[in-house]
Amino acid sequence: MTGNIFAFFSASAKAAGDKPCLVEGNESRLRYDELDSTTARWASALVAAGAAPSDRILVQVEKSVENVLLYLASLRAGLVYVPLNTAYTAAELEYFIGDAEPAIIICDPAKREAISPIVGDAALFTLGSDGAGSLIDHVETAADSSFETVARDDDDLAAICYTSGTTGRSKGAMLSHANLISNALVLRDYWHWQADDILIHALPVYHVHGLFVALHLALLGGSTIRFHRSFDADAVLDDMAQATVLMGVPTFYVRLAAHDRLTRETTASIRLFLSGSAPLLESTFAVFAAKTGHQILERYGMTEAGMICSNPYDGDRIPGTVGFPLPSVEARVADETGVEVIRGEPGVLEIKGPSLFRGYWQNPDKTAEEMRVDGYFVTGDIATMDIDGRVAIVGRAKDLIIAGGLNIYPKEIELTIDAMAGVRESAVIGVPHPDLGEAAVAVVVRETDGLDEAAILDAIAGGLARFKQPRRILFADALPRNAMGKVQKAKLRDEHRALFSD
Ligand code: MLC
Ligand code: AMP
Repeated sequence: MTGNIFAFFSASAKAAGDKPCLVEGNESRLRYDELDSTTARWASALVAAGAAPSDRILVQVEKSVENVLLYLASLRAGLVYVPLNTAYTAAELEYFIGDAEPAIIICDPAKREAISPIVGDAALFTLGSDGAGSLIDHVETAADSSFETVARDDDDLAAICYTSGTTGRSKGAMLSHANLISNALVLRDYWHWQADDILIHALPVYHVHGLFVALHLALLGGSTIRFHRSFDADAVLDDMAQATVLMGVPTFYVRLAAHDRLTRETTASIRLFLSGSAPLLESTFAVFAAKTGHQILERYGMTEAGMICSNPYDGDRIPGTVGFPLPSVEARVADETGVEVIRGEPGVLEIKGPSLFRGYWQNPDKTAEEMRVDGYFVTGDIATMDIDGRVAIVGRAKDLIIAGGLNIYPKEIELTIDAMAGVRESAVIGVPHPDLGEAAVAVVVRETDGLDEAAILDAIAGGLARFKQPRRILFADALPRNAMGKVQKAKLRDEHRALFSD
């Protein structure tokens, strides 16, 4: 039994003493010697609110220090944390609530009215200043400053993270405490995490990059976290002189590389720039290196498996590659039957290891579809592995768009557009975008000429999160199809490749 991941953070906090843990602006919001008592009060408040170990707690709130405390308290109380992107609409939320069946839901005060009718049996709280409706009120009044961290077995879940699928329906990836502990320990060693590291945290805390990779490494290391509620290149540059590590999606680096304040001097105290969640362009790597002297370290991962591959800390960081499988990961590049291809040939990356998830929540069929009989998980990413084991992600077997590090599943958008009167069919594709890496574009075949771009965008605006909404709607007389009748998205992507180029 490896236990509750919070126990690891607690041990590091003891060693860190009165060092600042969370710093926002120039204000220390939490010291390491306060971590135990503060999260104890939050965990007690959750228990007082009716939560019991293994209950799901569904959380859709703007990033804040309180949000981080809530997450840590949830781990400590043995709850299963279900984070959701704040961009999801009430219609999208209803699906997650029905699927996760949470005991507790936490939302922002502004969303309480819209969410109240759809919470079912769950208790609804906010993290705002709305009195009895706020969990903070319970933290301040009812709660105890000591709390026995709930013991967890290897299979006990710490979180369910939703990731969409090719059918258009999101699936909840079940992650155990043991999954999260193993990944954090491996990364700590691989990236040479140091006791005096100071992390700039500007990622959202509703996805695995900001929630697990960034927070866990910092907490495990007893490192100070310079907390940003969102990414702003100026604010991050202002902070660099006081930090040693930055983690980001490629869009962070695109925006920093274009900034005139990015220089050798402004980045002098940083020892490690990490990038992941989407491909880092070789041109971004090169411009960043030329302006700063730093080689961005690119790694590759996914919700179901945590971090999988990483460029080396000491060896060559080669742009266009994601480095080597992490020491705990077994990886192979395979054909469609799961047989390893010749080194250097492209195939689908399959992996196995202690950070691999426990399956999709209440969806054993979907889990089985993506697992080989010998325990390998099929990532859906097309990769090559060279003779030394270095991996490059060269494409995707799954129909997925990644914009600014956020996943967009075309099927979900196509279903929405196809349901509109006047639409015969649609295909949603990802095309290169200078800021986001890729942007979603819909190619629509109309029944009648009346429908225009604005009308379609308006119609989907209320139901789909903003980041999923296509940046452009284009019209065609027909969609290109192959002999089997399958839409040839590659052809459409080629045709519209230059849509957003400068
Ligand atoms: C914001 N918008 C986006 C978007 N982010 N649209 C598409 N894709 C995105 N990623 C919308 C906004 O709603 C807004 O709409 C408009 O685009 C302009 O927003 P912005 O102000 O320019 O965006 P910003 O707030 O600066 O956000 C961009 C960003 C952010 C890249 C900083 O999206 C971000 O932090 N992304 C990180 C996502 C992440 O953590 N991914 C990790 C997943 S885990 P309007 O209405 O103004 O037009 C994973 C596994 C792994 O993948 O390996 O790590
Ligand atoms: P998610 O489901 O949100 O966890 O996204 C995981 C997906 O992001 C992976 O399957 C990859 O397609 C993609 N991804 C993550 N890191 C990288 C990277 N460094 N290069 C290319 N793709 C990446």
